[in-house]
Amino acid sequence: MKTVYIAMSADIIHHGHINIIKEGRKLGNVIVGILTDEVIASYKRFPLLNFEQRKEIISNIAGVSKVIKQDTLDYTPNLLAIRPDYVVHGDDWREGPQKHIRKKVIETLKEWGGELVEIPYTEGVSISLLDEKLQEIGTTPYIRRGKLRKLLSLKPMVRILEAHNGLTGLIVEKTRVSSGDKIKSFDGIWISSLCDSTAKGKPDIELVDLTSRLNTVNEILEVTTKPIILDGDTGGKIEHFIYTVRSLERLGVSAIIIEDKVGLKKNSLFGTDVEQTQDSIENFQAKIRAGKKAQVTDDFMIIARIESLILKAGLDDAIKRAKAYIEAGADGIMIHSKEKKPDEILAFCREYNKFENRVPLVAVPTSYNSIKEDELAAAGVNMVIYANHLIRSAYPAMVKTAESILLNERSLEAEEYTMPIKEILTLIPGGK
Ligand code: SPV
Ligand code: MG
Repeated sequence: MKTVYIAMSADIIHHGHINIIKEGRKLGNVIVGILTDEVIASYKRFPLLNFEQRKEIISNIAGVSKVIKQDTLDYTPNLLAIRPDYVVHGDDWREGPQKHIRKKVIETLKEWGGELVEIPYTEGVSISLLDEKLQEIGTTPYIRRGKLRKLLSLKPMVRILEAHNGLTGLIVEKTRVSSGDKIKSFDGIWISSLCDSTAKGKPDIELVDLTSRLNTVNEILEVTTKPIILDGDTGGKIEHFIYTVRSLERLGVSAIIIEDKVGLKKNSLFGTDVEQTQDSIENFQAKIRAGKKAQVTDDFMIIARIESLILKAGLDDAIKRAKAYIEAGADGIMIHSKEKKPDEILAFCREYNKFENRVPLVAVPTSYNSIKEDELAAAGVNMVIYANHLIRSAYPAMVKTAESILLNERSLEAEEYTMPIKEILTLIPGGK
């Protein structure tokens, strides 16, 4: 009996999958390699069903002899282990991001005279279309809230971008690019105090109150499904912070990041140019403890942000605080820096990685922006936040347009900076 290998994520099963298995069965004993949760999360989103659930489903499909784990996108390790006579796949992977994987499959099979059999793609089903439909239906607070912890457990690096209204929320939700054999997208949304305040024409000094911040959160919740992290500034008074935690949790926000400063908060990127005071370790620990005690689910995360490097208090102080905040129950640590080079962040990482009770580490590489995600991940960073880039890119374009209209006393010249009317009308579906 010949051996047939078929790999799939098997998250959303449809008749196309059944067809592939049926065709495989005609050739021999079918072994299905199911992609692990980590692999699926690395190239699209994390699966709706976990590995064990997906394995259970596929094991019970007629024609499947055996189900194994495939823990890389690349088929090679499993192919070398099984040495199948055939690999069966739909013919839709000849073009697009999977074509490199296909090429490697053909080359590997050659070693023992194995063959790739391609089945005409089943028309009328598209996982990406089904995915989009699922997104349109939206999500529940319960499902969304838990997504961040899941992502952190599955991905070596979680990638977050700021949004400050529904439209920018949609950009974070939907933007995708193909690169090599991967489809890249953002994992979640950062609701920055700087961008939320700036969008309202206000300074970033905790002036925009919680009710207004929650309106922004709601606007973004309405049109997205990805996990949300709120920039909670200092978290305010402990007595107020516990209400903030509960409100966010109820809405389905996944995490709040609070910074260890007191008094009139100014943006960290001013550094020591403005007067800013760091909180005492004891008081900030008390805030973290109160927040953790107030939350009602296990999913919500309180991430403690350390301002020692920003305020030139030194690496030792930053490390001491990281230990103290973890001990108080922080679910993550954010270390911030406004240096042009990542050296002090990397030095912090080296010390931080020695902790036995390490929690996920967050970095915001706004000023030290030459470092790549891979390098941060190798240093031990688990989450990267691009904290202000959508508003910073939109503002100059808007000012240019306004100036052009003033100079020319008409809008014709400004068309160069704008998208066509036809496109804006249909940008958000459902308007026609
Ligand atoms: C924000 O985005 O509001 C932040 C990050 O707090 S930073 O502006 O770098 O302080
Ligand atoms: Mg902020």
